[in-house]
Amino acid sequence: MISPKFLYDTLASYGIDFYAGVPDSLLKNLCAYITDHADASHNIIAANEGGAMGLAVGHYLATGQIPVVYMQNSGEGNIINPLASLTDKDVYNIPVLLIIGWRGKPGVHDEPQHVKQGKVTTGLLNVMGIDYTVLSKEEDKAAAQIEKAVSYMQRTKECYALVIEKDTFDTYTLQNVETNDLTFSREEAIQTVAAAIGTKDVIVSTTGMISRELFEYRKAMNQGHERDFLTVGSMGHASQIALGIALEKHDRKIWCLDGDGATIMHMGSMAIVASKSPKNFVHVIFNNGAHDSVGGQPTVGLRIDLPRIARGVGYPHTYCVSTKEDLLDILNEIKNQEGLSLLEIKVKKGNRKDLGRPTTPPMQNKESLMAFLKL
Ligand SMILES: Cc1ncc(C[n+]2csc(CCOP(=O)(O)OP(=O)(O)O)c2C)c(N)n1
Repeated sequence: MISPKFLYDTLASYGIDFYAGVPDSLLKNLCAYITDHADASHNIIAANEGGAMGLAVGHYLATGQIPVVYMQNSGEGNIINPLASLTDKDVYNIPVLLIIGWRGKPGVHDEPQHVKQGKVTTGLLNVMGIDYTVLSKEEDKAAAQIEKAVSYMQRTKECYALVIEKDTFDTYTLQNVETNDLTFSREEAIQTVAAAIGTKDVIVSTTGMISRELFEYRKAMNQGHERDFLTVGSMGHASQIALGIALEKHDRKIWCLDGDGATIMHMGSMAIVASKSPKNFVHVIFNNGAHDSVGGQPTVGLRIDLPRIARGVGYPHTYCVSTKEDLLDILNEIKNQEGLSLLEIKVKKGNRKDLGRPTTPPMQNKESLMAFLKL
């Protein structure tokens, strides 16, 4: 394995010291090291990976220094447009070093949402004309790869990718953990919401632990999973899936269980939800101010006023709670009222260590939900 410090210092020796990205579990130790060592204007956790490309390009324009964009391979889709229309040699020809966590690498077991992306990770780079290497787990070999990557970018001004396999980096534990006095756990908040909804209601839950905790709740209660659509991939799009259902199924409430990171990733979707004014839509955001599912790296979630943003784009009812008692009160109100609502639940970071993963395949989840929606 290589140490995060080694990669960070090696890049610094070439004057590469600007990072933007969206964190990834395979890059958890590297992201933590960057968070602790780069100053706030040299490590920007972006809303989404495409935004990170924009930040990187801005840095290059201002300094002429090669920037880094880090991401999980799920984020490759979000950078295709900037790669094709911004950094490409046929457009502005700007070098960005991409560091891509390779979930779902063929031959390595991973969750269903990572399988396809894992198969096409390097193929997408090929088709976009991005040269890449799979970073070695030995520091001397990795140093040679980085030297080659930097000289390629300096010579051609094109992007280059370091593809990162599982277990490439040594452990590094984030030191600069932001503290707050939130005490309500996300899992208990999810259980409280799931227990309160009507029997015909549907839940669309977001990527990461929110869907895992909902799945575990149904299992523990001996309930089926037919009322829930688990958005296991496609981070940031749960609210639009929920809206698509809500617009057709007026006699049911549709509850979108979102995360702050996912909401922020495609925040414009909130304006689209509000523009359609679905009377049967409840948008619940579990805000822990972090990308908890991939290592707890900070988001701007707890520094922004989500209910105010929702009001600004047209949600008629907005609420914010941080205790179970207040949540139960508000759920009672929302259940008996018509009209689009946004409910922000401020929760603490962290999860149960023995949290499981969905055991039924996505296809089965889809079929049982569609059958339920026909009832
Ligand atoms: C496009 C994309 N980028 C990154 C990821 C990796 N990823 C999975 S869950 C997650 C964090 C989600 O954070 P949030 O929505 O705040 O929920 P929390 O984990 O804090 O409950 C990330 C970054 C992904 N799945 N898709």
